[in-house]
Amino acid sequence: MSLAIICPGKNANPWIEVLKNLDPDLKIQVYPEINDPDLVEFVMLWNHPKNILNSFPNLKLISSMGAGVDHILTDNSVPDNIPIVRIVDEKLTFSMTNFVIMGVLNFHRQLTRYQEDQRNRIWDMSNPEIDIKVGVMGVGALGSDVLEKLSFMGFDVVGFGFSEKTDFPYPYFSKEKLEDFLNEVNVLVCLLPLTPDTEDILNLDLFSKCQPGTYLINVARGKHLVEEDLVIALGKGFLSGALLDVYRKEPLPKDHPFWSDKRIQMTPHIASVTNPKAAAPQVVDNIHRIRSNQPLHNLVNRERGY
Ligand code: OXD
Repeated sequence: MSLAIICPGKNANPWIEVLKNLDPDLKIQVYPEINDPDLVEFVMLWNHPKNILNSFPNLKLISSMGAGVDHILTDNSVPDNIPIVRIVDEKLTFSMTNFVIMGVLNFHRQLTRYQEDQRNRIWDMSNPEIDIKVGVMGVGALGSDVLEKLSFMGFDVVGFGFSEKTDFPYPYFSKEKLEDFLNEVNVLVCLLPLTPDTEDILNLDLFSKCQPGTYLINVARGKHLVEEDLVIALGKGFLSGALLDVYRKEPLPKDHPFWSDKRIQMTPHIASVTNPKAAAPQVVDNIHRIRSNQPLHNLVNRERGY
C-alpha cells in the first residue's frame, strides 16, 4: 500500500521527510512518478490534474494539503464514496489570524496613510484612528479564531455564515441577514469556504450595501471576489481600500490592474501556508485511522463543501 503526493508546482520534499519520520513503513510515490498506481490507497492533493484519481483502483482516502478543498470538490471525477479530509492545525490558524489582525490594525491605525505622508514629508496629526467594527464572513476554525483574538484586543466583532448558529459567542448573522450584517461593520474579512453559494459573493451589489468606506480583507479564495467590481466599488467610495492575498488567477498576471492600484494592498497567497511539520501528523493519523476503521479527523462534508 502506498501514499501518492500529487501537487504539481509545489515541492513535496518537506512533506516526504516528515511523513517518513512519522511512519517509516509508508511507501510514498510523488506525481508524476507514480509507477505503481495499483498500490495507491491514500492521496495528498494540491491542484491535482483532474481525472487522475481514476488511475487508483484501490483508493481509500483523499487528503487536501491545505485547509481548502475546493480544488478537490471541483473535480467531478473524484469518487463519491472516498472520504476527503482537510488540514486544520494550530499553526495554520495562528498565521491566518495574525495576517488578518495585521490588515485590521493597518486600517484602524492607517499605516498606509502615514507611509505615504512620510514619502511626501507631511506632518499630519489629524484623525489618527478610524473607529472600526469588524465583520468576519465564515466562522469555521479560522474565522472563529480571528473573532476571538480581535475581540480579546477590544474590537467590536460580528460573524456571518450560511448556516444558523445558536450559542455562538459573538453577534452572528446567517445568510438571510446579510444586509443587516453589512450595515453593522466597516471592516469586512472574507474567510468563507469556496462553494457554489459563495463564489462571486464579493460583488458590486454586496459592496453597495456596505457602510461607505468599508475596508475589505480577502484571505479566502480569489473566486469569492468579482475583481472588476472591487475597482468600481473603490471608485464609488463603497469601499476605501482592500487587502488581498488571493486572486482569481494565481500568480496574478503582470498586466493586472491591481498591481498598480494604490488603494489595494497585495500579498501572493501567503497569509497562511500549510507547514508540513505541523500538518503531517494529522495526515498520518488519518491513514492509520482509515486502516483500523476509526473515525477520521477533519472529515469534509461534501454537501456543505467544506
Ligand atoms: C489553503 C490555502 O487552503 O493555502 O490551505 O489556501
